Amino acid sequence: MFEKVLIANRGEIALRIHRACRELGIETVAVHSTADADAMHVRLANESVCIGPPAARDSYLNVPAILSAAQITGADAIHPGYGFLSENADFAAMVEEHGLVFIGPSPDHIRMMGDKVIAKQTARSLGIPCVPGSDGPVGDVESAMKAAEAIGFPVLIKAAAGGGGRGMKVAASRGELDEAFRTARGEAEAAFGDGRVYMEKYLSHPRHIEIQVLADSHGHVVHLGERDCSLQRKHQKLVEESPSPALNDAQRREIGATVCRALEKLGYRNAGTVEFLYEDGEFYFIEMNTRLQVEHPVTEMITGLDLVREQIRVAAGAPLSFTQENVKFLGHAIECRVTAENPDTFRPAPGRVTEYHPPGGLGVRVDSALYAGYTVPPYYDSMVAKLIVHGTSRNEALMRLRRALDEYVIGGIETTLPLHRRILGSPDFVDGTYDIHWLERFVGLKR
Ligand code: MV4
Repeated sequence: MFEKVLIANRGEIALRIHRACRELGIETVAVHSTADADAMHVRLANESVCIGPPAARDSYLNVPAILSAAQITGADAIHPGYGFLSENADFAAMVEEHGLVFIGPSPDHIRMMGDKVIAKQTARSLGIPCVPGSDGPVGDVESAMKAAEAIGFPVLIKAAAGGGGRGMKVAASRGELDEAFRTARGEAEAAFGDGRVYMEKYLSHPRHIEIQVLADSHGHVVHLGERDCSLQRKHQKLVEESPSPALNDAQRREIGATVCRALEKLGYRNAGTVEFLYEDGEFYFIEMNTRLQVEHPVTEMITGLDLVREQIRVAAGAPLSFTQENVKFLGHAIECRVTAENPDTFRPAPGRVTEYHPPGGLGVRVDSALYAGYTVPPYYDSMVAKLIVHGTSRNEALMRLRRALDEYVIGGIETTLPLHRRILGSPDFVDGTYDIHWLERFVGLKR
């Protein structure tokens, strides 16, 4: 087992990784920018290294600084968290070249799934159901038109190097295809330096359902159920829950088994999330994330398993602590992502937290690095806390979440707590009948 792990991240996920390390008796090294010198993860870590000025490109994305920090502190492994370098295959490879363990999948699998065309071709070849579309990139308008005729309008044009909603264009008819194709290709080239685009049948009212997987280096692949992540605004998730209100146990078992068979054939290792669109009873693969996700606590609350601990153990060569038969899904969990933003305009609202009182009680978890007196910096993602609740049923989880949201005090800065309180009061959310477009209608995309 590792003696010392460097946490190449900040905020709540750095704290989360620190906690898993400490419970395994592993020492932790925090890295921080000059803007995060007073951050909680720095205070709690056994050691800390300042890796640069506030801008992410000069600090949390500064590979030489992070690798140097690992070398001078004698760390055995690096956990990247999510965001920043967590899905950077070159970084993962360099970590390994420097004799350290990257706590995550292999660089090859990170690279494979980072190319959405290769990811989809791989998923299809492994027997995972995919959205009907072009088999590979579409190179010019003529072949785009042929592909669209075969698929049927409306179609969606996506960037191979995109993901997370970046570089997507809808073409509702032949007349819109030429411009949609050229725009998508131009934007992909500008944003990613890779103009390759592919095409899919556009699904108009899907849910976003993802399957959590853990795999060790001994051939064991286990799924930990699904998370329904349909409540998003501009591709930013706000609320996630498990189990999905739309699925039954038979569907859960079937899609879970399909994903496990596929990743076993692939020889996948560590944590991974396979993303689907779910519409009219059918699953359609869209992407795979080769990182721990923000919303992993939802799965932890349902299964009682510590996903970060399993990531660390698996990276150190140990077998998974459990088999598929051991995994039990109990109750219902819902997560609210709290951001330092205006709850109406979503304008970022960094600043000093003058008062901080997190909720507590049975089935209530708060993952946050906030404290009274802390100043939320303007340089990074605006998420400042995750409130996750668990109940024996969805109704109990809803009631508990409303109570916890009413208890939660974050003074001195604007946050999205009031918006979450409104969402929790809406009949559509309570009924669980929402799709991926519901939240943007609820908040009004115009803002
Ligand atoms: C789609 C789609 C409809 N049809 N693909 C958005 C981000 C990336 N995960 C893929 N996304 C979508 N792909 C087809 N064929 C709709 C979306 C989409 C979306 C997906 C999940 C959650 C929120 C979303 C918001 C807008 C669009």
